Amino acid sequence: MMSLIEVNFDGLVGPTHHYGGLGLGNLASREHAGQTSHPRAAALQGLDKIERLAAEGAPQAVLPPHFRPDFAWLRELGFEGDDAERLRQAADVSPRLLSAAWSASAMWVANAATVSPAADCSDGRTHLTVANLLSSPHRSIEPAATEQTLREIFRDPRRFAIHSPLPGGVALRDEGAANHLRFFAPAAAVGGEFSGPEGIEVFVHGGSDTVPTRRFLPRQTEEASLAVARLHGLRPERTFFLAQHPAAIDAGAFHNDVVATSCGDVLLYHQLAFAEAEETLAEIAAAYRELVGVDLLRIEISETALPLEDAVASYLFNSQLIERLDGQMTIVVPSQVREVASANACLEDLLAADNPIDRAVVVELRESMWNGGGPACLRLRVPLSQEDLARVHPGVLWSARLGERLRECVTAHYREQLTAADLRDPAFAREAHAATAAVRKILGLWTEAPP
Ligand code: SUG
Repeated sequence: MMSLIEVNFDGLVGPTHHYGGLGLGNLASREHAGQTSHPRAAALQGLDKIERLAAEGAPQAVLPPHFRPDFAWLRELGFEGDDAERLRQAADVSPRLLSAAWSASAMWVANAATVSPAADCSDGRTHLTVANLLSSPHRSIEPAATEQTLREIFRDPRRFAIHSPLPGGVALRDEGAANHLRFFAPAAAVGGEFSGPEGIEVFVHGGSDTVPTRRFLPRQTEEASLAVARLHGLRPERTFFLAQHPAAIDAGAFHNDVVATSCGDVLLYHQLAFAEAEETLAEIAAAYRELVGVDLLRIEISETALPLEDAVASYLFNSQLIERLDGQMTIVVPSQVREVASANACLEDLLAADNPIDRAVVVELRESMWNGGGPACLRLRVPLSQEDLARVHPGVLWSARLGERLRECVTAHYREQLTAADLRDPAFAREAHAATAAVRKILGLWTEAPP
């Protein structure tokens, strides 16, 4: 039996990347509010990351930035007149809404959708549910364009099912794959007695009212996770639900991917990632053993070894684990891991211990990290069969040539620096729209901003 090809779709940073201080429960975003940003460097850092992963053998693809500022959204909020007038009014009345309209937050595509591969879904199609991102105004603008883009990329309805963002308002707030884990047979085990391309899916939500957070509103609800699992037609015996630990959310882990990650048979997580989880984790391990025929490798990092505060400061768990052709794994970590002593020690221990993770690649993503977006936030994993990969819109699939063209485009069209004052400038708005259109053209995607 064939294993699936896990394609990393990376969000390309948009030309309006700035520090608005808008991220709910996101300490880095709050800390860097109002600082000068560097959109060109930010996008190039993202492209460097893609290149490093591609060099490790990870199949890559690119998701485009959205058109910003979103003038239609400003109009819906009562800011009228021509573009310049709308920017001026919003700047005078609510700099936060103005910043939201300009936000490049669509780069963090781990929040674009939740993905279940065809092998897990009852109708044999790959299912993607667009996240509604209802927790914050700047992110709630994203779903419409995300849905349109995903429909362009995964066009064949016989192979791909794209679900619109969940209805239901705040009670069904959903932030996509950042709160979703999947365990599957490592490539070396595929073809063995048990294992095929099926996996175990785990949805992580913001908990129930019995263990409330004190500081920050959880961004993912249990009702939303249940709805996504239902829509995807997942098998109940291979689908599990865990609650985030309220202490983790309050410490700044606004998504589960700030305190846990997974790949194949490995679950790497912080001791305080999940609440009251022991029983469910044991059930997950048993289901995995039954499906794959080998044991799930649970690697728990204790609060003593890595206090939550350091996990959030370093983003160690926001790493990307990738399986190499030799069956071992590479962990792709942000450079901040090297700067936080406890996190660096944990990484060294992890590499030395008896597990498949034996190589670390350090990436520099400072611009995105200052807004709370690490390596894993910038990518959406889409496991595909070879056949289905051949049906994906080819314009977004990574190649050295595509990398070169995107680099040239970013260097030509993106500004080096941006401050809050630039968000009042209608000429910059036109420039940013043109830059986004240029990127989308290279990817062979729709190039018109919605009216
Ligand atoms: O939603 N930051 C994003 C970061 C998302 C990270 N994604 C994952 N963990 N998967 C957020 O908080 C900050 C924007 C600003 O402040 O300008 C922001 O939206």
